[in-house]
Amino acid sequence: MRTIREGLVSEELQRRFHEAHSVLILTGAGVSAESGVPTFRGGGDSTVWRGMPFEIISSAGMLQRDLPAVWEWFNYRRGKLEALKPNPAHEAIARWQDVFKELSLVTQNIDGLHQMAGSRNVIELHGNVWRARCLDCGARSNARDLRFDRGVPLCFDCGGALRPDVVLFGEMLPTGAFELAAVKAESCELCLVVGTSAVVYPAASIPEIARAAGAFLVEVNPERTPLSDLCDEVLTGRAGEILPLLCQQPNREGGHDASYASIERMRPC
Ligand code: BV8
Ligand code: ZN
Repeated sequence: MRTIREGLVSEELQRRFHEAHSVLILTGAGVSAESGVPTFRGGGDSTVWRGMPFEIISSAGMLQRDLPAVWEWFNYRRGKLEALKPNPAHEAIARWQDVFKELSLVTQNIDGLHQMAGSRNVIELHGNVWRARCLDCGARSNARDLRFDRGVPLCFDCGGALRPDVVLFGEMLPTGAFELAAVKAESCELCLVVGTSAVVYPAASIPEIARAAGAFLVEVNPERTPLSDLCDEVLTGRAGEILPLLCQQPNREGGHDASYASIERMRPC
């Protein structure tokens, strides 16, 4: 394994980036970190809210036991998100949809920042915090319009209780979302995995599918993950600093302007 410092984006990655027709990007909480969205894991810590690990408060069991508590947790998170804006990583990804013949953007994030940056047809594996869904009739509502009654908002159509339209631990993903992402993974030439700890399944299997089908696999993350060893290249650093470099031509010295980033070449070119 060779580590290239000085923020170089390897020639091979530049070439693959410029020649690729079909690209898949899987994003996680880290892509929104530079917008101010807290990640769930990373730096050895995991999010806790009112003494509860988030895998408990964001779980199917908690929804059944205490729906008002789940709403409090999601109201709190929407409150934090309200003022936040996309960062250069979201913006670079949004620009790329007009660069590649086919760009599939698959996200585990529920914050809607990719769409705010201009990305279209985002495959949301874990739903969206800005939507609510009726437990009785399934109707969806804009979470900005909700009216709460004893801690739970009610459906405008049938009066039933609403829940956040997100996928909690122990719940199935939205029909077709994972299947579509898997089909795109099987046919992409380049797969970028950005800002995810790659521990939540089935989302974490998307890059595995892409790599098994022959895609060039690249991870962008300040930390190593369980996926790192499978990758062709690991770009160690922040998404908002690294992604904008990928579509730049190298400077005269052959490098880019990011001294923080490094690339580990996992597989000989
Ligand atoms: C399911 C929405 C079938 C809600 C989320 C073993 C035991 C028990 C359970 C399981 C098991 N194996 C698999 C499971 C199932 C479980 C699972 O995977 N558990 C894991 C944790 C063990 N999965 C499920 O339950 C899924 N459903 O399997 O259905 C089923 C159903 C019923 C019965 C049988 C089968 C549903 C999972 C969906 C969970 N929902 N979100 C909410 O937000 O409240 S999960 C949550 O994790 C996040 O929302 C996100 O979507 C997901 C992944 O997190 P990441 O995005 O990766 O973020 P993380 O904080 O972890 O990492 C951030 C990374 O960014 C770090 O690596 C950091 O270094 C990096 N970073 C930081 N700054 C930057 C950066 N990178 C770049 N730039 C920066 N600046
Ligand atoms: Zn309803």
